Amino acid sequence: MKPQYHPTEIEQQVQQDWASARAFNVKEDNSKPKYYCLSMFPYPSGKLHMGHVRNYTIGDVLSRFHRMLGYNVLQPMGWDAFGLPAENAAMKNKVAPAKWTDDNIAYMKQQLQSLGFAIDWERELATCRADYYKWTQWLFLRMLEKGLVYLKTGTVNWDPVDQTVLANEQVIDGRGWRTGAPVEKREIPMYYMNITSYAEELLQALNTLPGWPERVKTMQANWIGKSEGCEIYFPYHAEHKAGEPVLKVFTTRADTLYGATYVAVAPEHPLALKAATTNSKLTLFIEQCKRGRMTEADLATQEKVGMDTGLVVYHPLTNKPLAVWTANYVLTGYGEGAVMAVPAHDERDFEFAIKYGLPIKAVIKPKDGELELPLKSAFVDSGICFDSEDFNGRTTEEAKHKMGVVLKAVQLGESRTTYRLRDWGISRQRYWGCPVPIIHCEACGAVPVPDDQLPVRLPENLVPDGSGNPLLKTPSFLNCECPICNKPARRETDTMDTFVDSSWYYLRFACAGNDQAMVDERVNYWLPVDQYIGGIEHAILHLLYSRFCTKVMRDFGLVKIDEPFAKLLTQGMVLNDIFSRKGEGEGIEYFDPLEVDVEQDAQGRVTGGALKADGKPVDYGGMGTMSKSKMNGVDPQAIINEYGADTARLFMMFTSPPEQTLEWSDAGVEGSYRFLRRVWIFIKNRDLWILEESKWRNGSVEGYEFPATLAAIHPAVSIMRREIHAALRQASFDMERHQFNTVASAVMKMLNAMQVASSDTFDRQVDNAVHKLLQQGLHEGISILLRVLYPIAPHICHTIWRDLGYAGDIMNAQWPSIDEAALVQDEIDLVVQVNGKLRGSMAVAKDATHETIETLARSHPNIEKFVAGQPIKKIIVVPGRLVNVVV
Ligand code: ANZ
Ligand code: ZN
Repeated sequence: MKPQYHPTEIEQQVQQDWASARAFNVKEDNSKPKYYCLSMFPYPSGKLHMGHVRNYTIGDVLSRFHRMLGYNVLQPMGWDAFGLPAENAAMKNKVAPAKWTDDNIAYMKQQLQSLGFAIDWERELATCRADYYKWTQWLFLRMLEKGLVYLKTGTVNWDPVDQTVLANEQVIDGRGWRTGAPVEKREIPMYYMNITSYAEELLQALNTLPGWPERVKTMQANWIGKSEGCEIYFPYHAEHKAGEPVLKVFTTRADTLYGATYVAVAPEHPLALKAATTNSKLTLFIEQCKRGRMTEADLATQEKVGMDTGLVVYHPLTNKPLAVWTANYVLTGYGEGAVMAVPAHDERDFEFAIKYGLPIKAVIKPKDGELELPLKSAFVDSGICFDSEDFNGRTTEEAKHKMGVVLKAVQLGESRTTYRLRDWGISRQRYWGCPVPIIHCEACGAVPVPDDQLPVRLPENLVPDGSGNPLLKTPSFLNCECPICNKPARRETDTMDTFVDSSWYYLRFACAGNDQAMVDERVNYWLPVDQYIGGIEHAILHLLYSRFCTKVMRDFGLVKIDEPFAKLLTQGMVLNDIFSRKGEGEGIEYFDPLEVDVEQDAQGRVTGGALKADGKPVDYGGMGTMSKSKMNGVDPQAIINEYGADTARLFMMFTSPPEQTLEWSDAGVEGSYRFLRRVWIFIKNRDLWILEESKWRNGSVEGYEFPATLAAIHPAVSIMRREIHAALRQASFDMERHQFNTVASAVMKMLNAMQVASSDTFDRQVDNAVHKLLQQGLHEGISILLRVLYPIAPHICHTIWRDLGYAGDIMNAQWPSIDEAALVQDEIDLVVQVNGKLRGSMAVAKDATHETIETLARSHPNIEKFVAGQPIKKIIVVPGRLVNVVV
């Protein structure tokens, strides 16, 4: 072993060894259980950030750990490489997105390698490469054939100056990000994936995923948003006849039908549009609503506005007329895009009715009390019906059910289940994405590209300039032949949502290199992913789309699994201090913590600071997620360069449990580095000794035999072994439950135990037999320490393991097993008394005889002190508890 710990040197060497041995390339192997460990693949944005490092370290620790448990471990990596940032960067730097993306991939790959992740790089994929997206297109076509992809008009953001469609994030305060022009909504044809036909299964199958965090399952369930309700029809005429048109609404509270005081439709609803043809104020209002935001979150917070359409419909049971309003709080894509408004029992309707002076009629009261009228707010709980004719006295649940039956009988409604989940619009009017494999022919319409013409290749040399999709100006891409009539035709220029690319990549890793099929038999060996690890920001869409794709592919007979990810771990964010100052005007200026002289209180808590540049104070904003905008990111590369990958990894794992937020601390990084150095130096000081033992044992780390009476021979060694095996037991347990932070502390305990024992023994003159025992104990202890630390800090452990002559490569070593015999507490503490008064305690062997205990008691320093030379009358021993000296 080298005398000093030089991480960068050893890490490069170890990584080369791994690469030349193809140490992490795996094949299917039926003789072993498999473990597919997958971390969410990154977007190649330029360089790794701390979130990546944390994510991939967790994955790597689990991968290496499972290999030690005897699993055949697959840990692949790839690139989610299509998307808008590449186009923006291209505009800024005038380089093609393909080039920018490739450069980023090369750089980030080298960063991942320098962190020493045990990745099977031979399976690397990038979603922007034709050998991958060919199959994305192929799947699209299969779904199109089955009606799981269909064409429908959808609304997009349109920049009238640039004449281009904008992504939601390119719309800032209702204006185009480049032109500043007010953004318009446009209706254009788009492709949709019919995810709603899987809504029920996507919801129910959440119950089959015990390895997923509850929180994520709840978010998914809410997103799917199943609601069991009732469709109710409101006739347009008082003398309605069956079969005549009606206004349909969807409600989850059919029990409140008698409390409906008006009806409200979405601004895009045909009824509103019809009324607007003869009402210019209404036209204007509808236009305004359309310009507003589209997301549901916006709708929930924005002010509720509406307008009377002047139309009326009739209550299906009382036949009384109800005014039809149009209101911005009614969503066009949900239910029927129309609601029966019950202000007394719905908050939104209440707010709206108060604002516009519409009637409020209560029909539900609490089960055990009365309503206080007039209502000060909506009573939204379930309860008992009143003022509801035949329904009076019924509970909400009974009334809902009965309402469905009654309405069905008069053909004015029926029970229905709806889902909040919408079909997935996948068309993007963007260049840097997977081309939608469609050809437009004047005679034949939208024609699917035949399989033998796949992939539809994306030209890679275009540089977008912001004025629309450059594919529209590229004749070599645009012009083609109709596959049906062979006449000149035009290629579709829309590309797919990048979520499509990432919804099946985990399957492709299993089938790397197959250019004949999307997936093959190997998928049945590796899938499902045993452990998926990623950010909570993907809790909804990415996971839902992936689950959907898996189910579609199962129904196509391509895979045999129902769910892609057996277990899911969502890692917490990495936080750092935020320092800022009020800038000129409205803005806030943020500063890199490295630019600030930080002030701390006595407990080491940050209280404020001063900017190094000008010495003037800055405000401390607490800890927040590392981000460019807050200037508080820490570049992982700087840490790797300074301390090495093992330190970066250890810090990440030691500081907090993976699911919690991690607070960055330079002192913590320092501490991790010092610990690794301590390990190195402690072992270095004994390496010749260990090497000698290794030679004698042929490198084996199995079958140590310590004498049964070890404690009697040498307590220091026995205590050391007990502490090491106790720490190992804790580490094994914590590894299984992903508490890597306590695994790291278990390693620290082991090192301490060995340090205590060996200094103890060295300081005293001990005979050869004891020396031998200690040597063997350390040989065992170090082998355990290295194996437990290895998944977290593999380079240092790999190097020491090899240098000390332990057999084989540590990556193939077995996770250490606990020696139960070492855990047996062979000493017990006895209370020491003089004349019945507590004077201390002493440790004795568990099976010590009365005579031994008496002898030990006589020479115990405290007893000598309190006996103070007086003659001892008798010594009472209560086995296992106390010894009392009577004088
Ligand atoms: C009458 C009513 C009375 C309602 C009452 C609620 C309480 P969930 O549970 O989320 O599915 N609704 C229906 N379609 C809508 C749309 N397109 N836009 C906005 N709101 C819509 O919500 C179902 C309830 O949301 C429905 O039940 C309807 O209001 C409203 F005391 O109908 B309710
Ligand atoms: Zn044609």
